[in-house]
Amino acid sequence: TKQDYEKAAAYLDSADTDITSQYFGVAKGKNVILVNLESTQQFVIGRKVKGEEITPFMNSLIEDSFYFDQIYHQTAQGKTSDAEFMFDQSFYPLASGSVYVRRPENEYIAMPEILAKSGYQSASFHGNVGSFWNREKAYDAFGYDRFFSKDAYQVSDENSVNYGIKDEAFLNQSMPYLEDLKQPFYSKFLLLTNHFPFLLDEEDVLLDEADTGLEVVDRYFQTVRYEDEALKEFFSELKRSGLYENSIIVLIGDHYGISENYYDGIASYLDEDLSVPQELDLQQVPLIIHVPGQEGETFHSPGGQIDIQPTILHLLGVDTADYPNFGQDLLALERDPFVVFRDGDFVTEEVIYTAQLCYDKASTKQTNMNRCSPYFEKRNKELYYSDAILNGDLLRFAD
Ligand code: GP9
Ligand code: MN
Repeated sequence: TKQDYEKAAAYLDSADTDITSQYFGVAKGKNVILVNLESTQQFVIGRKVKGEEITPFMNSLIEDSFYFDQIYHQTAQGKTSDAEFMFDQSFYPLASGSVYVRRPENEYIAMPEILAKSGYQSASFHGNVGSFWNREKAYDAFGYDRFFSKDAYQVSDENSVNYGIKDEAFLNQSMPYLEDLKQPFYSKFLLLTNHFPFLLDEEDVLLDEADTGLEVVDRYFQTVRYEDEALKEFFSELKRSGLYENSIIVLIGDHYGISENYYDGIASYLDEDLSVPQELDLQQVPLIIHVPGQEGETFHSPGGQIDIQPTILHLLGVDTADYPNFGQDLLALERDPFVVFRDGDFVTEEVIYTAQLCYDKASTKQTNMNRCSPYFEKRNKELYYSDAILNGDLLRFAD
């Protein structure tokens, strides 16, 4: 009911989701190119295998970009679709299933619709079939103008592996479509090659195999290295086309690639046993935002995927105070970081709550529960109101 919506809206008004930063509006009118880095985890950034960097391109990009080294994925069963949903709507994913599949008929106030008010066109690009994760229907609900899916690409045996067209061919073939879009645009690219079980053709292997004792982990470093190379080529194409200077480019990982079944491989690679809070920190994904004309800066505060939408909108100079969202502007230094996971775990600047225990964030040692318990109520409200809005289709009552 309308009353239910008003309760949720009152909660969102009281939560500090509207704080902006000194960067508000620095990218006003620029295009947005968001690249979803399939299964890419933060721990590969800056690391090496057999003396070679796993992500040489991203490592160099970080030098002149905003880089966030403590961003957690908050996805649940909806995997990529949960991540996308957070980027666009800044709500929590559902406890089970994907919003894309379960709630495509809902009313939303998502990034494409918000940006349309500033004259933006929106497009999503993805090499898999358009029906996967019910994207065709969900994108209609979110207000996308265009969806370039498998049918829009020339896919052959040579240019495919695993789930479909390889990232290099995908990004390459996307360029003419991107250049044809009316500017300014909001565009989203969903990569595919770095997906379990991490397969590559021989010619795409650019990194020696690690020897962690688990082949899945060994191959993972190689597919991430391939993805990094595909990004490098994409960036040169963006420069060639002139879009680079007119766009903010957001690179973000969607969720883990290495599941807990293979943690032994990561432990062997890192050469240490993984503690419980370290396992939670493995849920961190890279976030790199390149803004033309801005110097590089690294931000160490915790944040989540739910924060992407307000961060981007504020860079574009769009005030989010009138839009229902649960995230915070990651560039706002006075914000109170609070990352809530679908299973009830959470992270603040001081503590990590996971597996029903409280840990000191700095030392990763277990600490007294009374440092975590003050956050329980807010955690519950976050998930409760997000669910209430989604399950009750309450955004139809927003004006
Ligand atoms: C498939 C791609 C990968 O279209 O989104 O799906 P995932 O398994 O990561 O959700
Ligand atoms: Mn994914």
